[in-house]
Amino acid sequence: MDGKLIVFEGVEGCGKTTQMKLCCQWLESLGISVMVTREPGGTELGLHLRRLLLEKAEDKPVAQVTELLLYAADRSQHVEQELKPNLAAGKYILCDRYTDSTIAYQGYGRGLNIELINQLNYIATGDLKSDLTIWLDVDVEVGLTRKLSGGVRLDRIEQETIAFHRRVQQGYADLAASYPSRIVRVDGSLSQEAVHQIIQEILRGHLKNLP
Ligand code: Z5A
Repeated sequence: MDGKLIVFEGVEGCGKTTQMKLCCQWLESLGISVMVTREPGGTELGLHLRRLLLEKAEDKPVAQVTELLLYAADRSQHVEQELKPNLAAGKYILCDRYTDSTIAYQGYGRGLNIELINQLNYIATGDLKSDLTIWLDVDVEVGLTRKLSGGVRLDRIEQETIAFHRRVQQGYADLAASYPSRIVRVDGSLSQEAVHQIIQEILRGHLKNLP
């Protein structure tokens, strides 16, 4: 495949959306064809799954394994319908969350079996891995405060306990330690512009063919 899959990961409010937008503008200014997408919800089917996954149903909670399988279904459709064809067409894909989110949230956060999640990720992606994953590392409370001060309503997963989000954060730290060539930690507590400059340097280092 000729394109590149660049994934942005991190806890809530870490700045993924902000940084993907800046990164997209920068890459396009270099004449690179960029596609921006996300999980869950990167396809029409995925948008339905996203609603099911993130809306809070007080009386009928989503079972943990059901949640895991819905994320896998969303990913499988996304990989087949969007990621593989666009990579083959040479696009640089900026993707908000991918396989590491499932390990961090369902594995570390919910406590589901990591080996099972690895198998599901393999099935859902056909072993398509990111070329580079940017982990925006911010303290959990900072991220949640950012979201709340933005006036948004917290979704089902955001309403989990601080302890849950801390386990998710630990998941990202362990993943970054295990896959240092694929996952790069960036201090997400810096200013938006400082974070963007660091991401530019990382991309220039990893993607040698940038103009
Ligand atoms: N999930 C899962 O459990 N398992 C899976 O396999 C997958 C997902 C794929 C949806 O994610 C949920 O799905 C997510 C995990 C779960 N859990 N939750 N909730 P999402 O990506 O759609 O939603 P999110 O994680 O909550 O991200 P977000 O709301 O889009 O936040 P963000 O993109 O990281 O941040 P932002 O929108 O760029 O910034 C948030 C605010 O902070 C905003 O007001 C910015 O202006 C501000 N901001 C951004 N950067 C800075 C800096 N550097 N300084 C100060 N303020 C800043």
